[in-house]
Amino acid sequence: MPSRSDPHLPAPPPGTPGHNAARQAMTPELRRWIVAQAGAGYSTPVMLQSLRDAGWDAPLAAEILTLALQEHRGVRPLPPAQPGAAPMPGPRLDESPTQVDCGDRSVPVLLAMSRPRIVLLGKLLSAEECDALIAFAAPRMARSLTVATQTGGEELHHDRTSNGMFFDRGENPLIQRIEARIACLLHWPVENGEGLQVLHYRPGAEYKPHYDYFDPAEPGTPSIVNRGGQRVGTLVMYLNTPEKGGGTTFPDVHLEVAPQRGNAVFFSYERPHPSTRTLHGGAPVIAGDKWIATKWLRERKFD
Ligand code: PD2
Ligand code: ZN
Repeated sequence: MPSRSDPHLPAPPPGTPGHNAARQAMTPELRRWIVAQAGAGYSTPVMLQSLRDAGWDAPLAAEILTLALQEHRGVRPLPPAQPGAAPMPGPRLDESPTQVDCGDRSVPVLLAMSRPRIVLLGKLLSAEECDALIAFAAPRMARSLTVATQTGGEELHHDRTSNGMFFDRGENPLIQRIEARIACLLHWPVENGEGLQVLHYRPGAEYKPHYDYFDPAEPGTPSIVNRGGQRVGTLVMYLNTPEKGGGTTFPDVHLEVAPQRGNAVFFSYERPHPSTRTLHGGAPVIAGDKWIATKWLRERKFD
């Protein structure tokens, strides 16, 4: 149960709550905390008690919870994309193919969900490619940073206890081959992709539920999206199979993808909003290690 000692729970602002206090007190950090707690199954009374334990005024805490949960859950699912809507990355699945072409191979489609758009693919990477990515990445690993949407820079984040590194786009023939395969699979130009990121989780390490798009309410977001636009899709490729734990979770739809070496999960988000239901996390690794490579796709050229 979350409690006063929950390190992720933001402290209340100083002073007496006034008119419109809930909106004023609602920081992106607080909204994320509430959404993550709700996604983890905590009830509203339990969250209310946690906020009170952390020093929040009870009526203000109740109002904040209502606001955040209404915003998160109350938004209707989006209508299907209209003709003329911005194109989105993703495999072409209109005729429910069992395999999709990626240029140098075709890969099995293991699961497809439309809202949120999630596609699970088998054997996107060979065992040799997975091992080679780990071998290239291992000497360059450092504690993972996340993009700091307050400032537009990068920062250490307690929600992410993995180690990581970024490859430059096209930095060696292996990376070029994988990037070309991804571009063909997702019908999205190589130039719109960020450099491949490799993450390593040891037992106990996790990545708490989050959205991969940049929160438009954060002050650093305009400078981040200035280069390449918003993120619109994520491809997580599993480079090994942990013994236990380490699934990729989608709390809004109660889905957990089991990490299997060479497989990949793709999801896309047509707008930077919780209504896309793309809240997702890396569940704690229970036994063994977990290695992944992530490709984030931007709206435009990411140079
Ligand atoms: O490790 C994962 O499964 C995971 C979970 C959530 C990776 C990411 N997000 C990511 O790389 O964005
Ligand atoms: Zn993510």
